Amino acid sequence: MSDLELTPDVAWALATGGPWPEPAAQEGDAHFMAMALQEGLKGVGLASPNPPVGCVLVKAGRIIGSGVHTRAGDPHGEVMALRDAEARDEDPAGSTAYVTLEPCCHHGRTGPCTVALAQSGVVRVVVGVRDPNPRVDGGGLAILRSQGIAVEEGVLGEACARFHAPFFKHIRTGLPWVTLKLALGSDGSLGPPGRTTLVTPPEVQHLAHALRRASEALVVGRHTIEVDDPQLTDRWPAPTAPHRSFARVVMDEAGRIPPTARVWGPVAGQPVFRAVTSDPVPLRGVADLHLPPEGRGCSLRHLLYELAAMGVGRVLVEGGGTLAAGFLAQGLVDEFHRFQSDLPALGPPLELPLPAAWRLDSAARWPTGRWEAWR
Ligand code: AOF
Ligand code: ZN
Repeated sequence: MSDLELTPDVAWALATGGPWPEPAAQEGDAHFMAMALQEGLKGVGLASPNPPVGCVLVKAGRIIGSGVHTRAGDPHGEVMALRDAEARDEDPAGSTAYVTLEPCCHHGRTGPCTVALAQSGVVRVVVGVRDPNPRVDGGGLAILRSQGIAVEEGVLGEACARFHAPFFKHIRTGLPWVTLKLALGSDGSLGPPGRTTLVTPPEVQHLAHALRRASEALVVGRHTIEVDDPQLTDRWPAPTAPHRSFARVVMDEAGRIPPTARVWGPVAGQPVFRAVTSDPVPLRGVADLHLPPEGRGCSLRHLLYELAAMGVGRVLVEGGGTLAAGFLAQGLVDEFHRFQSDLPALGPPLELPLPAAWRLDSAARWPTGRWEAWR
């Protein structure tokens, strides 16, 4: 396990499913695809339900334009890169486009990127991974080829597939990508019942907050609110795009959390929702999400569909233990970030039914604990 220094850049890469290939360590096409991935990283947490596709245009070994898709309805990454080239007084004719995802060939909210690329005189398109959207799915590659454009597929393909995994899941299942994050003691416990949970040490604050910035919704259970009284805000230091929305969702099926809880306070761009199964007394400024009951709480699957309908592509679940176990037991979690202190939390150990197929994906140490990502 490496002693990673969790700077904001490293934290952002890990929170978005990296570490991603370092452009400087790559050669030829892979180098520029790594640059396109770096562009794509700028769109995480902003583009959902669309994929944050990154694109760079290269001519005579030099990047003449770059772009990323940052909002459904706005131009795609390829068009942003072409516009960037134009703004820099560069001519894309004769250039190669490196795109993390197959260019689209359909009229959606915007026009087809295949047309934009062909019209601009791009002669070669290097693609990371195919777009599984049935309206594209190889069609973009075929159209480009039929225009006489050279097409290369699968450059840094694994990294690009991994980068776009949340979008792939959304296309295939209609569900958002779910990340679970928990801070545990060395004894595998969250702490004694009813007592404040572990405080995230300063060394890992960046990663904890990058996970929020990479998501469009944060979900917690009632006990977390009652014990910690958190505000659950996105406090990542980089500036927020004006259109970013970060939904704070509290599972409070019977509406028992008092109106004085800090989480109900208004925060610009960070609406708060209460997931309920009944009709509790309404709270000012809080929207109720009515969900079917399941077990002693709400249907978590329905919650995810509701969030997807709101345009949420990535969901972060931050506990507590019952909610985490519920999501895991139903196979609804895609990745698990485990922050483990070297000290015991002195509570009952948490039973976490991790899927048998999961493997340790990446890990790091800080002076008083370790971080692991499982998927
Ligand atoms: C690309 N480049 O940057 C993105 C693509 O409704 P629209 O027009 O925004 O189209 C959304 C679909 O386009 C989306 O489901 C996915 O298949 C593809 N996304 N394609 O060429 C991009 N974001
Ligand atoms: Zn497109």
